[in-house]
Amino acid sequence: MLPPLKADNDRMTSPLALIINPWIYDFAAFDLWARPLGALYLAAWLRTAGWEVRLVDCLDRLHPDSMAPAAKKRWTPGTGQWRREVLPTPSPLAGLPRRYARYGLPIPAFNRLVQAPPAPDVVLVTSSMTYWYPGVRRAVTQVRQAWPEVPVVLGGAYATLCPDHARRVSGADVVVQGPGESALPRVLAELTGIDPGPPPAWTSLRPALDLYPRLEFAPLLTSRGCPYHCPYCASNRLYPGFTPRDPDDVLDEIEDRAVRLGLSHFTFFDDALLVDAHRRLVPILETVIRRFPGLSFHAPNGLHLGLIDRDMAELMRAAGFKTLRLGLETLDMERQAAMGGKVGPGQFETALAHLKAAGFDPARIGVYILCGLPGQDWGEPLAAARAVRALGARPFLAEYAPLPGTPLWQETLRHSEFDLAAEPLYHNNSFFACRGKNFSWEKVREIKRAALA
Ligand code: B12
Repeated sequence: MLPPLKADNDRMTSPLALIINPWIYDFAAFDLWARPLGALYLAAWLRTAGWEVRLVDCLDRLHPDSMAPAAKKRWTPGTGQWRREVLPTPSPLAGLPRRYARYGLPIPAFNRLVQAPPAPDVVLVTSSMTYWYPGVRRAVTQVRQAWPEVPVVLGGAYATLCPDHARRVSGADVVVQGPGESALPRVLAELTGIDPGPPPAWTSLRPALDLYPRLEFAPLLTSRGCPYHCPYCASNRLYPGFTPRDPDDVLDEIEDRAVRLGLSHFTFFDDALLVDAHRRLVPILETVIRRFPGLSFHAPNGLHLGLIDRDMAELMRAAGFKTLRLGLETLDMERQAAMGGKVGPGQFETALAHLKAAGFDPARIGVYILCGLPGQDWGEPLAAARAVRALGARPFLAEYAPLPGTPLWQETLRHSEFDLAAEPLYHNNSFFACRGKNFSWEKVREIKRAALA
């Protein structure tokens, strides 16, 4: 298909989309392979439709203006500290004994990048955590100053999960819910008069990583969505269903990233990487071992540990998995059942034993423990953290971040004394909106100490 051209001062040019990944506004943030993967897929699609795309990623830690002051520690490639600017804590979150900050690119550097000519035809702003919306709002404000006439479209997790709030507060002209591929053809045609046409299947696209001047790793999706329905998770609302990719397609992408871009670190963003492994991950890893030795793989999202048997542990080890995070959630069997019952009695110990036997250092295996759920006693995550520690693995607290529309949402509203429906800042995982009677910040510190002990 011929690219759509527009007349611009008598010159025929491709339409231009400026894509923006806003800052994080939070009490803490550490870059764990952060990439606006959804936006990079949309960029790849628009390019196939003849659009030009520019990216301003406030969280590109490797951008020269974004570098944090030299850190002493050497982090794993793709991870590290962002530059931060401490800000007043927003009043709903007042009293939390931590500093609130904006993480990422300094504002003047952002403005320079956004203002660079030529004028875009549309600005596409992505969003992730609902409670980072102050970053979205600030980005839209800055864009408006630079390009007052250019329409701004907002999508991503915040836009999908809190659409009314986003329409009221973000300043964007249009707020799109769900996968951008569905609504964008119509929205772009209406706003710019240029219709990109129907998108190709996302499974065949490569996220537009070349929009970054420097790269340390490649994010990778072998599937989208999740077949589980864990009550605290919004995956089913963000992407209904479960769509696996053809393993050969994933392998082509790995080859492209390794050979053409020279990358050796790969990070899985899947919700359910190990599901249906015999048809998906197993053939991928078997081929990686044969054809691409020496690569490193990271799995920072909680893996379903009930799906790690001896063969899987050995395969992951041989293929080069370096970062492993397991989703334990809780050792309390009643709550385990309420959270979807993914981990049966003894399964955690068995999975850990398989991983140790395969040669993984248990101290480098992270184990997520849910903390701050409605009605949860604080002794429960504390006990789990101690048990994980006793087995030599490393507990990580997954502080509950309440999400509108999830099965746990109504119960959360009943338990919380804060107006979570009106104010997404209360979704912040450091805030513990369902604190309950015996909550104290000291309790949180005690659990964290137990996790680190
Ligand atoms: C990968 C991932 C991570 C990774 C890295 C994420 C990153 N990008 O940096 C890691 C493991 C670090 C992580 C950590 C956490 N995460 Co997380 N994570 C995810 C996950 C599984 C996938 C995100 C993703 O890349 N999806 C794939 C892409 C293709 O989809 P997408 O980005 O949504 O894009 C599509 C649409 O949204 C839309 N779109 C996107 N942008 C735009 C723009 C426009 C203009 C338009 C029109 C459309 C559009 O179109 C895209 C293509 O279809 C999501 C769950 C999910 N399934 O989305 C949770 C999720 C985002 N995480 C969540 C949480 C809670 C966390 C933690 C707080 C967990 C904890 N308690 O510690 C931490 C905090 C991280 C931090 N402080 O940095 C929550 C969100 C919470 C919230 N209140 O918003 C989610 C939704 C999971 C859940 N519990 O339901 N996470």
